Amino acid sequence: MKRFLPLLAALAPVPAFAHAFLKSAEPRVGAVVATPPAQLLLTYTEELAVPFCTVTVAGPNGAQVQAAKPQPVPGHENELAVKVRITAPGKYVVTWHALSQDTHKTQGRYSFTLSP
Ligand SMILES: [Cu+2]
Repeated sequence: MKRFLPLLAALAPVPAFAHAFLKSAEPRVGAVVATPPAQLLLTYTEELAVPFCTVTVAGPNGAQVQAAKPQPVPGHENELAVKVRITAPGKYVVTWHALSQDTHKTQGRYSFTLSP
């Protein structure tokens, strides 16, 4: 398959399959959770260059939540973990910027709700 890549790249300069998009998250995208998560786990469709990935979290009042630098998850190169300090009930918006190991940048956002 590798020898076909130059041809594919020529036909489609931005092949969607080669980018790191969010595949799933914990807490799940759109979830309503009863317990404040101590960390967010984001799983992507591609392997990540975690040192170049950022995740920010906005709380119910729009203020930024304390979120640590994304950490790699040993043995899972398509995942990153972010320790967060979440206490107040309400909706949380997670904004992520990812750099995949093929050096492509992607970004997105999702939310979950804390409802104890
Ligand atoms: Cu890519």
